[in-house]
Amino acid sequence: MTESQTQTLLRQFETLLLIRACEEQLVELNRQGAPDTCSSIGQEACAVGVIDALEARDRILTNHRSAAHLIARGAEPERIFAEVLGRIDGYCGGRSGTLHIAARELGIVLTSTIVGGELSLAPGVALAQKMGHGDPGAITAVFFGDGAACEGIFHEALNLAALWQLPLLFVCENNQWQAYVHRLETMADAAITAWAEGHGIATQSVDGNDIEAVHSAAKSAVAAIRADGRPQFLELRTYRLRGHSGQDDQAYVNADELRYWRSRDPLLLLRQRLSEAGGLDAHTFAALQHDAHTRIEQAVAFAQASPWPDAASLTEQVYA
Ligand SMILES: Cc1ncc(C[n+]2csc(CCOP(=O)(O)OP(=O)(O)O)c2C)c(N)n1
Ligand SMILES: [Mg+2]
Repeated sequence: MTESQTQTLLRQFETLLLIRACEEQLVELNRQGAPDTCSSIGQEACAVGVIDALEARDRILTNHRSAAHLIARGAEPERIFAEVLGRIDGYCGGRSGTLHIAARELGIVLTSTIVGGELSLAPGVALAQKMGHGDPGAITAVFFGDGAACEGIFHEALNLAALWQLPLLFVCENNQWQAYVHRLETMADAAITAWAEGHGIATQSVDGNDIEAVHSAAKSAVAAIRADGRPQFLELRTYRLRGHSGQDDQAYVNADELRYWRSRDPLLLLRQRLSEAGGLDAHTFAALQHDAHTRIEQAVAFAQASPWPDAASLTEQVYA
């Protein structure tokens, strides 16, 4: 039996709630002394809408805001927290902090904290797929920010993907900010799609806070890649509702801008849509939110109880 549209949205809503609770907890752990974290609070619909359109055989490369991508892909919060706290049950045995998590078992090839680093590697992963490595028919999705799109490597990646006809989905989460610089100080307003189209790549620009719009655009892009093996590009217009990293208070952000985007919080929008469709009453919402927070509390307890790696093993599985 296939899921109804309301069932799909409800399932996606639960994932959005889990991501939000996880990222809020990562900020709190950072406040208590854990490594810094770059949360994607406000951008969750991008992660869930796109990753829900992929299959298990596909590969994903992401950037420093990767917790949402990990959870949307089915990562266990227990293992994310264990990783961040440096424990052996983490996805990388406690070596990576929040900014470098890879999870081979989930097809997450890497989290790159070097802005644009994911763009330098993604064409290679897609080329390997095209050459017959990995599962037949698999594609690669690469998530990056509007700041990365201002780097030269962006054009190199798009050029090679177009020239070599790689099965690669470019996903630009245009969250309006590049650390502490507003993107309109570094690029013309409609530059991202114009650049992608300039490389001859089919491009869609959609409201990244509307999960239905994101999911529908991602499904059509993925279907097109599987059909003709050529790259596709998504620009998801969204907003980073929290600071650049853990304890940034966003003092540099215009209050009206923040107020506007808070009113377009993707969780709020989906909750309204589900309520209107009769798929989510206040009681069920409270229960789902409670479930997400309980799961996160249990995950932190698991991570805190996980052992530290043996000091003698610390240089193992570390690459420079
Ligand atoms: C090559 C490089 N330059 C600068 C930095 C410092 N830095 C980290 S995140 C960031 C902003 C990136 O902006 P964007 O690509 O839009 O991603 P966002 O943080 O908005 O998700 C910068 C400049 C870095 N990590 N790597
Ligand atoms: Mg950005």
